[in-house]
Parts: sequence; structure tokens; C-alpha cells
Amino acid sequence: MFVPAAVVITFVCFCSFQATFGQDCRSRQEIQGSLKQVQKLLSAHEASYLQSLSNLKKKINSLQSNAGKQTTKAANSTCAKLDAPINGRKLGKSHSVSHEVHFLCDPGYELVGSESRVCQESLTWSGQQPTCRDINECVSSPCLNGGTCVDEVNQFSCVCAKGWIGATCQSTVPTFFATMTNTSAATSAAAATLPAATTGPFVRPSRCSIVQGTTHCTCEAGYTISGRDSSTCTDIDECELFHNGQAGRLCLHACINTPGGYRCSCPVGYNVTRDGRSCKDIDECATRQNNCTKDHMCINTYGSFQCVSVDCPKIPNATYVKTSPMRCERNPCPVDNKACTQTPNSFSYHYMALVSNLSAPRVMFRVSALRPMGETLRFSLLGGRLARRHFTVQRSDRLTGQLMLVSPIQGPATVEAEVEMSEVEKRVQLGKYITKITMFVSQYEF
Ligand SMILES: [Ca+2]
Ligand SMILES: [Ca+2]
Repeated sequence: MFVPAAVVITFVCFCSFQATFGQDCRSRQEIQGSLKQVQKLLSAHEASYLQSLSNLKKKINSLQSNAGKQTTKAANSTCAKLDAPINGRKLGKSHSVSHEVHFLCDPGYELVGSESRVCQESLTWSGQQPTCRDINECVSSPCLNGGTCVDEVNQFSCVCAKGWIGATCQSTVPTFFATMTNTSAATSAAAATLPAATTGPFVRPSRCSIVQGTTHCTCEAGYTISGRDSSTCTDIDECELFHNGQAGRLCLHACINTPGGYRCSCPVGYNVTRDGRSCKDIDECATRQNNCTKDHMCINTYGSFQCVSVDCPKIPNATYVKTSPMRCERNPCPVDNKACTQTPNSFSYHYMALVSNLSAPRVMFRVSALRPMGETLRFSLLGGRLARRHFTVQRSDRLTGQLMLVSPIQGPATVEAEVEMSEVEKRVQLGKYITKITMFVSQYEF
């Protein structure tokens, strides 16, 4: 806008200069014509200038008005607080415009209504307030063999047809139960308890009561109504029901069904643990339940124990003496007896108890030199074919070798492995030390 004005002014000055000196100036008419043109131009620019100012003012007003509106909105731009549905949860705490909240139902319930709702510009929520409805677990007809499904929160129960038993009526009632279930129908007296009918330990009368004209019968814990005859409760065979880990194995070893319950049993050599389901080895060595003699050592094993004694090896050219119950050392070799110096300096004995089928690979045993010896230590596996099938020896650091289990051992078994550690300097063997490890592997995986 100011640039054209400057141009105009320059033009006017040029003309007035020429008019003052008057010699080569154009005629007065020409000057007046020019002045009129300049006036026109000025008017046009003035109009344009005013128009721009007016536009600018309008824009400023509009911006001020918008800013005002937004400030008002920010002051209370939240939607009303939403509650979580009963038996459900609400995710998202912000109730501001354009924020979302989500809804979830507890297990066993399904959402009816909007899964998510948005706080809209109008400060109202989109969608409908959801509710959580109990899922009818009976829809999939889970009860087998003519059983009737009863829907409960997050679960169902089956009232089995006569002759069937189990959570989904999947098993037949053993014949000795079936013969005892023919008792009288439920009593009509409200809140009455049936007298004990002619029942065996696996069959009990139910407790029935009438609530609003309907008979409800319940059983003692561990029993279930197994037929249409609701007056009789039959023991639940938990061992059968949880056979092979349908819902996790009940017992680590064996399951025994009992009237109203079950119990677990363990093999000889184990006690049932406090939770009643697992087996714990009996430490016969600690509890004097062993028959090891004085010159033997008792080694506790899984499910049993072993009596062991160390006899020092008889090797030509060398003699060994026991320096501790588990160690034999070679007597000093006579001077210049090279055959003697080639024999092992010592034998150490170790005994380990393992469970059957222990997963591999894993480190079973470490052999370390107590002090730096020679230039190099070499570790190697000695022993029979069985040892080579299951073990390998690796070096784990400069002074340590480790016996690794590389394939699981199926018990019961006794496996021996020998780790030889040799001290070498300038390719000459300075000494070798044997560690014998005997592993007693149990019959079971516990
Ligand atoms: Ca039982
Ligand atoms: Ca034992």
C-alpha cells in the first residue's frame, strides 16, 4: 500500500519542478490532466487502503470473538461423569471433549451396549451406557448324556441323568453306586432334612427345602445329585474327574477316591506332603531309618538310600591311602620310578541323588584346582559307555572343569562318571587327579 504512494509523490515533485522553471514545460491543460490522473490514483489507493483496514478490523474482531468462545468452552468442556457398569469396569478417567472411555465386564459377564463412548463437542457422550449381563454358560449345552445345565455366575453345573456322574455327566456311575440310589423322593416339608436312607459311604441323602414352591436339594461337600432323584447324593470321583490333568493333576503320584473326598498316596520311601498332593522323599540317613554299618556312609536318595564305602584303588606301581572318608592319595613315588609318577595323584569320591528323567543340558558337578598348577589344566571324561552317553566334560574357566548332563537318565539307575584333571607343563604331564561321581537315579521324577 505504501509503495505505490511513494511512486506517486515522486511523479508530483518532478512536475512541480518543471512548472516552476516553466521553459520546456507542457501546456497548463496537460498539467491539469496529469494532476487529475494523480488525484484519481490517490483516490483509488485511499479507497483500497480503507478497504484493507476495514478487512483487517473485521479479522481482528472475529479472532477476538473466537478466542472468547474457546475460553468459555475450556472452562467447562467436560462431559458428565460416567459410572462403571455393575460387574464391570470403566477404563479412561478423562471426561474432556474428544476423550474416550472404554468398558469391560468381569469374567462370566458380557457387555451389552457401547464398548466405548466419546465425549462430544456438545458435552454429551456418544453411544449408550453399557451393562454387564451374566453369560449363560449353558448355551453351549455342556452337560452330556441327558444332563440338565444350571447356569451360575461364571460357571455352570450339571444335574446328571440317572446312571451318569461327573462335572459334565461324562462318566457312568459304577454299578455298586447305582444299586443304592433308589431312595424316596424329596420331602415336601420346608427346610426338612431327610433321615439317612439306606446308603453306602458313597451315597448320602440330600438336604432339601422348599423355597417359594420349588424344591431345592443340596449335597454335602464332595457329593453331587447324580440322577433325577434329587433326594440322593453320590460321591464325586475326584480321581476320575481330574484324571490325566483335565484341570491339573490332583496327585503327584496316585489318587484314591474316598467317600466325600479323595486322597493321594506316594510310593514307599516318600511321605505325602502337607498339602496332601505331592510326595516328599524320606531322608533315611537323617532319621536313622537306614541299616548302614559303621564303616559305611549313608547316602540319601529319592525314594531310598544307599550305604557306600570308599576302598582305595589297587593300581600297579603305586599305593594309595585314605586321607579322608572320600579321598585317596598316592604315597610318594620312589625316585626314578617313572611308572609310579604316571599314575593318578589322587582319587576323590562323590555321590549324588538325582530324580529320573532330569532335563538336559545342565551342569552336574564342577572340578576345580585349588591353586594354579602347571601351564595348562586339561579336563576329560573317563568311565563306561553309559557315562559317555549321558555326560560330557567342559572347561568353565582356567582352573575349573564341569561335568554336564547332555541326555536325561531314565531311572532307576546308578551311573558313574569320572573326571580326570591333568596338569601339563611344556607338554609333560606333571600330575593327574581323578574325581569319581556316582549318581543314584530314582524310579520316579520326584
Ligand atoms: Ca470322592
Ligand atoms: Ca530317601
